[in-house]
Amino acid sequence: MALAFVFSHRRWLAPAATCVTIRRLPIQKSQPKDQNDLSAKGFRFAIVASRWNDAIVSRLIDGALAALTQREANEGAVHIFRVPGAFEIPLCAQKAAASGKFDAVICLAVIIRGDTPHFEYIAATAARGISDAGLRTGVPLLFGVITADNIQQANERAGDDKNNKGYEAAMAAVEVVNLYRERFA
Ligand code: DLZ
Repeated sequence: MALAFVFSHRRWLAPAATCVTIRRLPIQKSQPKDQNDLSAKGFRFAIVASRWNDAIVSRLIDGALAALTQREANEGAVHIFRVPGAFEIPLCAQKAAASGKFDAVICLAVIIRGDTPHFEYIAATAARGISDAGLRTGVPLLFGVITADNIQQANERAGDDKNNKGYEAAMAAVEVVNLYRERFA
């Protein structure tokens, strides 16, 4: 009986409790609908790339340059810094970001589990270091680091355009620099 009362009591209250006025909030669109509208013109980019697994990393660099060229980055707007391995990327990326000379830093490396006994340490240090450097400097740092089980897997992620982590990271760089200039500058 008591339960029935509570149930019906709540039902009775329900319409009043849910009677709220829903107003349309002004929503500012932060992105153009078509990502192809985004341009790299007027922005400066650093690419920090490791020499370890150079044959594959070179294809990531090519992919990143292809993306920035497609997005019409200005001539001389892209600087490439090479470091020995993925472990050295965070500090170099942080220095590039802190220099004030770049709107984004694209980090590229290949870490292969089979060839790297301390794979986890290098991969985790690179990921955490790159993320921390971005948060410390306020400059977007893009993670174009392949962590693969073997060379074949790494090669598959360094293919043409959309199958290339360097291309992907550079496109993400173009997206975020536009977002930050449009919304936070
Ligand atoms: C030492 C090492 C190994 C074993 N494997 C890789 C790798 O797969 N990818 C990579 O980018 N770097 C590797 N390195 C090098 C380290 O990142 C670092 O350059 C050295 O330990 C010197 O600090």
